[in-house]
Amino acid sequence: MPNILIATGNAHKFQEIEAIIGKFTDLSLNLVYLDKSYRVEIIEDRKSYEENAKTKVEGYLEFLEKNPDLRAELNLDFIASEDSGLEVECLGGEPGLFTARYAGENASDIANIEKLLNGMRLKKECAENRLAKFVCHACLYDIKKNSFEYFYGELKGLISEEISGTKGFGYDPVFIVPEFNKTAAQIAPEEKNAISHRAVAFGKAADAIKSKGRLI
Ligand code: ITT
Repeated sequence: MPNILIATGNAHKFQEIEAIIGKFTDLSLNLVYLDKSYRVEIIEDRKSYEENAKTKVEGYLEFLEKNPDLRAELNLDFIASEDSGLEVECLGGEPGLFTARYAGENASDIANIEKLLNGMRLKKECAENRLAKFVCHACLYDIKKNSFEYFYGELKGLISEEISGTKGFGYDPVFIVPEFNKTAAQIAPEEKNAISHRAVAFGKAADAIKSKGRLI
């Protein structure tokens, strides 16, 4: 079975990607996650989501080069990563590339949400327009071919005025999914994983892996 490393330090993202790819029942892939204890250093300082996603793959490749025993043990076929963000229309697309660190380096989810809601309270346009979208740029690195491919997904919604729900992660408690009229933190993980920006991007990545014909 082909092995694919999901190059992320975010356990929530990994769980979602695992569930999304798991839905492709004809695609048997072994997903690998290296948790924070591996201390893979990534500097996300690029000017686009795609470049940041590529940087994550390169960071994990560098880490594995320095750890040849682990690299041999994992025997990887692919490395996939993603860079995602929240874009709020009345804030001119902010937080955008800075979504994870909106309230500062290593900011907590709640600190980021508070900065967002406070910023929106102060902006007149945000009283009437609360449109937003989550975007996801997935990067798939094929080790044998030494090639990078990119896949995009988005989920349109609205920013609520208050926090609701305890599921999910990040900005989910303030992101209303119109289809459910609930925040992404109030709906079931299966409901989120059927329509999310990540589901769209990784659905395309899974199709691309399938079309390589090395699996089934
Ligand atoms: P990795 O870089 O290690 O993958 P990260 O959490 O730092 O993990 P990003 O740099 O891509 O990930 O930051 C994206 C941020 O956007 C993330 O930390 C969340 O705050 C937010 N975000 C992305 N997808 C989300 C989702 O499905 N629900 C809620 N918030 C999300």
